[in-house]
Amino acid sequence: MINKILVANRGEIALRVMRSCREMNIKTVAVYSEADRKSMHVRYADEAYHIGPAPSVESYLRIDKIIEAAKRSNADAIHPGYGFLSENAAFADRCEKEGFIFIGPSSFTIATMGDKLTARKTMTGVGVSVVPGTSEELSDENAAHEIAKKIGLPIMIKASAGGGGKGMRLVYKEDEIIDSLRAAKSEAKSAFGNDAIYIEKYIESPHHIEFQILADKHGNVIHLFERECSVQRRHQKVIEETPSPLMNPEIREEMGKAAVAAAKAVNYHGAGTVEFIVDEDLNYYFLEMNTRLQVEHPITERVVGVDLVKEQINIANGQKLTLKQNELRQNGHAIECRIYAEDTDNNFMPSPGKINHITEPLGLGIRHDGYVYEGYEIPLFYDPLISKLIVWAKTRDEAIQRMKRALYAYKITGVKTTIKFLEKIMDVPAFKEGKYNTHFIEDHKKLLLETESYNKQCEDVAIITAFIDYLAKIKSASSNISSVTTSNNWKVVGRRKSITRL
Ligand code: MV4
Repeated sequence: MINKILVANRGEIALRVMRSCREMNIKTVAVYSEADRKSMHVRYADEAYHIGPAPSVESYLRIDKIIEAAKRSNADAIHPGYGFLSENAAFADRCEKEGFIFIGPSSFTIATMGDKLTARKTMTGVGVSVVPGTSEELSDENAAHEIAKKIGLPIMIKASAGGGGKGMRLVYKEDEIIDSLRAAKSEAKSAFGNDAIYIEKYIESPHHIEFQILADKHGNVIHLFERECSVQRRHQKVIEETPSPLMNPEIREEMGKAAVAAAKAVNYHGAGTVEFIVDEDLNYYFLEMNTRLQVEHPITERVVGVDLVKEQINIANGQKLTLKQNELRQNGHAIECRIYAEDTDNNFMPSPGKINHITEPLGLGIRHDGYVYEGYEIPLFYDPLISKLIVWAKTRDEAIQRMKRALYAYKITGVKTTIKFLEKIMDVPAFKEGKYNTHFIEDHKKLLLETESYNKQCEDVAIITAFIDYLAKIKSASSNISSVTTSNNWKVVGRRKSITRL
């Protein structure tokens, strides 16, 4: 029985996991680096252990330190969250060897899916379609030419140890194959210590659609439908939604079955995600499997009505799934916006610093998964994600309106954030119509990144007007006190469109 869980993570996901633990009467243990002494996950947990200096290689990535904290706290299980050690097969192995339940799949499963070539071969073996390309590690440069001839250009050269866009190369011309191959190989060697390479046909304007799965330790596997994750920037997801505007019931059922088959092929247990790329004609191909809880899991939780962390814990405990595939439904529509401490006017550079003020959106249909508070300083050592804003509504249109309302109400000062950028996306016709693919942000970057001329002007005019009004009040105050208290017309004046024509 799991009575105490150590959460080997920080930030919003550490809190997210601990919230479910509290609902299950499970004690929580936090670990923290020097930079996280004042972090919310440390305050929320029942106990907390310092595990090293700020850099993650000296703290959150130190297997020995985390195991030591688990021993000292007498934890029964370890939840890795996402990122850090969550997809590290050696960590999963070590946890189990030291007698702690790893809340995630086996190290074998993690290793199989972590090696993209092995994953590809395994999927082909169980009839899940992969992108046309090589089935084995690329043996030599001639083989590359042969495969390119067979599947046609453009091609993608990928590192077997890569994933998530790391170590990928797009090749359009035949005379670029050799150079790209050599570059990809040496890059893979230095980045992952493994230079195994494979080739896939390049899918030109794909959607990124992933399926959430749950599998228990008794061989039962279900899927919880899809998430559309095509709104991304440099392989960093920005907005996710479910259901996907691209899908229809037939393709959903087919891909759901493929996702379940993928999980069964690697003896999966726990929560996982099967990633597909889908082309304009709804051809879908397995891309990779993420063997962890994902950042965007809340949209699935909201639409399907399942607490994925609770399910993870119950599965780790050896319980059978009580959810039945034919009883699961997608109810309404959910959208998630990721709020980052980044400067959108400066190439999305991280903008760490102190939160001076935060007003979080509230009200019907809103979930806010964050961890910062007023006075908290966002460290520069980790991912600059501040929070995730999740909205739910009966329809997609209503969900978009609700997201706009929530983003409008969301105020953060002290650090630069992506809130305004997300607000603009909500107004892009292609987004509103649900007609977008992975090129969406690139295709609309002029519109999305233009300096806020109109809004800025309005704001400036409002400030100037307020000041003039204030001066006028002071002047008249000596002769007529009542005008001081009644006149605050600047707010209205400053917001009138006509004022910008002055
Ligand atoms: C591709 C592809 C097109 N064709 N593979 C990017 C992340 C990694 N998971 C694989 N990725 C891609 N693989 C083939 N054969 C296009 C991408 C891709 C992409 C995929 C999902 C979400 C966003 C993306 C952005 C650019 C490229």
